[in-house]
Amino acid sequence: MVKQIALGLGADLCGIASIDRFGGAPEGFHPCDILPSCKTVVVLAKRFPAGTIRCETTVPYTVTRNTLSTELDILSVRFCAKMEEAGVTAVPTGTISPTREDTKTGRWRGAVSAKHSAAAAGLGRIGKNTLLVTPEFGNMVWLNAVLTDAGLEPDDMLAGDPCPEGCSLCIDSCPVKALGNPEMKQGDCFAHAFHTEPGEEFTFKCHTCRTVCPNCLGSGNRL
Ligand code: B12
Repeated sequence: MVKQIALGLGADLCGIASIDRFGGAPEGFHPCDILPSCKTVVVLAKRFPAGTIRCETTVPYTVTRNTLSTELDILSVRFCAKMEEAGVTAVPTGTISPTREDTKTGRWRGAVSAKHSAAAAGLGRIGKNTLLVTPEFGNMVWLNAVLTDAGLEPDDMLAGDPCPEGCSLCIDSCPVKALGNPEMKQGDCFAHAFHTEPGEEFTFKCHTCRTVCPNCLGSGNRL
């Protein structure tokens, strides 16, 4: 029923994770730090159209990212209203914001990591580029985690490493060498990929780690 609601509202993928899978979440960024009664995390995903990475500029990519972020936030709030109609509590955590600095580690974090939630919900596995890879759409997905006090049957997590044996394409091609460790160099990536040139509005300057990956695309978006 939960998945029918999510897909009915426009999600392309929906996965369910039980709270016991969030033991590794950093202090202050665990689902129960937001909703103490949280028993389940429902992850909503939208495909990120692959045509956006076949362009001479990142305008289509940037427009798509901005629009999917708004769309998933709206979708997650509508989903929460439907869940409430069904008699349970459900709350959104935000697609790309709000974020804040984790003062204990200096890491910049979303309220709850959407990609780790998606991995815990069986939607995919995290690769060396620290991005989630789904069978259907590769890493070309946009994610959103919803917290609920409903006790739901979790999906099976996908086993194994998504990265091809010995592959280091993302690490080798990152223009600012931000990859290579489980914790990527957030500041270097942000400064390089998210800066704005004089005389223009914001557009992405880089998504190399996403597009050089052999798992960039999946069974559902290989043209
Ligand atoms: C902050 C942020 C950034 C930062 C930092 C990225 C980072 N990897 O930390 C910057 C600005 C650099 C960035 C860049 C990009 N981002 Co970004 N970003 C986010 C945001 C808002 C929060 C991510 C976060 O909390 N990071 C901090 C944590 C997760 O990372 P960490 O400190 O290394 O955590 C370590 C441990 O603490 C532990 N851990 C942390 N949390 C948890 C939770 C659990 C349950 C467990 C077990 C462990 C665990 O595991 C990590 C490794 O050891 C999310 C949206 C969201 N709400 O999650 C999008 C998000 C991760 N970004 C996304 C994307 C696509 C990008 C870009 C490709 C954008 C672009 N340029 O085109 C680049 C890719 C860079 C990269 N390779 O990661 C997508 C990823 C989709 C996917 N397929 O996985 C997300 C999910 C947005 C979305 N809603 O879909 N991003």
